[in-house]
Amino acid sequence: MITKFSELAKIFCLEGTVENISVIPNGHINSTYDVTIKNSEKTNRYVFQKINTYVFKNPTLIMKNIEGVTSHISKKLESQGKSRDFVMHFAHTKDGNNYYVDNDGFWRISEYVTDSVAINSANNLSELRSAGKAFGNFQTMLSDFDATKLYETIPDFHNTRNRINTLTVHVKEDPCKRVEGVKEELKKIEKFTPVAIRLNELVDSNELPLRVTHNDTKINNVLFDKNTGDAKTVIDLDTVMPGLVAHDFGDAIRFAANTAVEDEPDLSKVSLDIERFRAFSEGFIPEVAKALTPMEIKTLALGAFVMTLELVVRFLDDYITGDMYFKTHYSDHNLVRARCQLKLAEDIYDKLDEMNNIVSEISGMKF
Ligand code: GN1
Ligand code: MG
Repeated sequence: MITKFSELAKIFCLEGTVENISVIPNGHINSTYDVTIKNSEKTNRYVFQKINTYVFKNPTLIMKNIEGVTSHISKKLESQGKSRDFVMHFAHTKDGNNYYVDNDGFWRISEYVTDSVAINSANNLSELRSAGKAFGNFQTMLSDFDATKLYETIPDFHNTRNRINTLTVHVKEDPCKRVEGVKEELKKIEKFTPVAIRLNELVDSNELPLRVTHNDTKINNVLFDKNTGDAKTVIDLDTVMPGLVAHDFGDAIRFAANTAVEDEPDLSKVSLDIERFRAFSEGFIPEVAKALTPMEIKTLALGAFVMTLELVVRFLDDYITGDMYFKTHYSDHNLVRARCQLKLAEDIYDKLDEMNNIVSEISGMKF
């Protein structure tokens, strides 16, 4: 691996010797490495990433999106006199590309954000507030970015209705003969479908606007300052595309306000922690509220339910079709994930009134 990574370092014009490589295990899609390169002046750390081209069919266009989005944010940070660490920086080849393709795959390298740490679960409520603020701020920074300049990296990514329709087709085909074992789950998905497609309907009737959103707001996609514990940089920009504010808010809640991990097999441990919900909301909502329509605010909590159910559908679909999309670590991993997310979706559904009251309180909007 040292030889391979030394070659890549050279191609990306990084001077020095590759000293250390370790795998960063976060993320279900791409392969990520923490790499140290030493030259006569100093030691630098980088993140080397191999893009999953089964999931991302046109990675060159993803890198074009990323170039546009990061330079838009960089300019803003510069004019506001803020640290360049608040946005990701990618290395370029001598031809000026922020990627390189070889027989092995599609590669990119970003600078390792100094003194940063990624967390899979918040250690306290203040980290959640801070993550909420960071994702909210990310959206605000991009509010004047021309969405027509963005390539749709995965078409219909958060089109929940489409996801359910695809699952229905695959259930009929049952290519791996796994449907018999998931009848209960399918029944529940069917029962929840009218609520799960509510955001689709509001988009169709032009009651919800599309904005430039992150679309993958897991708390491990924010880097925190190791020393202060404040959120620093939003990472994983592969799915920055037009989307709904409720998607970003909802997906963050799904992951960070769960009392258990995303793939917890013991369902008695899985629920929505209302205090964590409140803390994330306190960070996110004030950051974005001014720009939002009343309907966008009204549908934030619903977004948490929709995003959780959508992921049930996605994990179950991958299970039924033979685990091609998400990396799995054991044979029925996707099924365990789907069941965990389904338990969480049921709990969120039961708590929607309480969640809406909190959103109303924080936003100052009555509904
Ligand atoms: C994937 O790449 P990662 O692990 O941050 C997925 C998200 C899911 C998430 C579930 C491109 O995100 O949509 O919500 O797993 N990303 C893609 O953990 O499909
Ligand atoms: Mg991702």
